[in-house]
Amino acid sequence: LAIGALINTPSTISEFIVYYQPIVSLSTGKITGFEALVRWQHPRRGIVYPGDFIPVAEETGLIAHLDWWVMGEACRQVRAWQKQFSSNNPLTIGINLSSRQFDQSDMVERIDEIIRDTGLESSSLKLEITETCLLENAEKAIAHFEQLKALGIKLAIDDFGTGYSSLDRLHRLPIDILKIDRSFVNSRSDETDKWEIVRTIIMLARNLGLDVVAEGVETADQLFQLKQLQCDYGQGYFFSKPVDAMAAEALLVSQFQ
Ligand code: G
Ligand code: G
Ligand code: MN
Ligand code: NA
Repeated sequence: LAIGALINTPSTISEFIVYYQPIVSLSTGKITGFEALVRWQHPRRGIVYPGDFIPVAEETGLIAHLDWWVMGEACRQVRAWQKQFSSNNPLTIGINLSSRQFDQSDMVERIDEIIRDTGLESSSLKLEITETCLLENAEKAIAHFEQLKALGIKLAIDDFGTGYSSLDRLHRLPIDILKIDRSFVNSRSDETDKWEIVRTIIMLARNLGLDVVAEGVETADQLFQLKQLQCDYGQGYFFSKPVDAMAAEALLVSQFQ
């Protein structure tokens, strides 16, 4: 299958779509924002997930284009929703940052440009980065993050708990949010070791003044445990799978009506 050939033509960017997964406040039960997750709507194969096309997109070089397209598209969409569903707490959008983007010396300028072009408030943008990506880009990350922070953009550590975050680095980086990896959150109530890790991360976040999001919430029982631990936000199939813009908008309509 000539995926490479298909993916390498500029016209195929139109085959990509952004899916949105709600992030819910555990105290109010309301959607406070979304995480953007890219999909490839293949003409014959249907929806293809990032794990299956990102390696190909990397080989063809389309990936650089794709990363920025996702950010622009998601920021534009969320700005439109902010206007449509006005609220005291504007909806936020979480975007996954790749190592590739860190390699670009004009990364911060490009993000700033997207914010200005879409009219999104910088504080509505939450950039998600994994611990591994941070480690691989330690020097660049510190420099870039200081500039992003100065723009008012929020920074989240994704999949927290699975990589290597020294507490020293956490302290030195201008991080705003910890996203607890779903391997800890998606546990049975008798898996006490995993819940102990969740509890510890929530306490760490609180002591450092960071917001905390539990990823991969799949059951009412997990939600109950997280509320007991006073976790701020949740994300996962229990609330909603990642869905296309039309379905995400329907969720907002029912929430705001
Ligand atoms: O639903 P899920 O299969 O979307 O996503 C799998 C992985 O792909 C996630 O870990 C996520 O970080 C990554 N991913 C999804 N969308 C994007 C994107 O737009 N940009 C980058 N860099 N990674 C993404
Ligand atoms: O960027 P990140 O690795 O956080 O991407 C989130 C990934 O987790 C995506 O692949 C998304 O589809 C997936 N995901 C989101 N919610 C759930 C969930 O409740 N359970 C599971 N198993 N996966 C989830
Ligand atoms: Mn993420
Ligand atoms: Na994650």
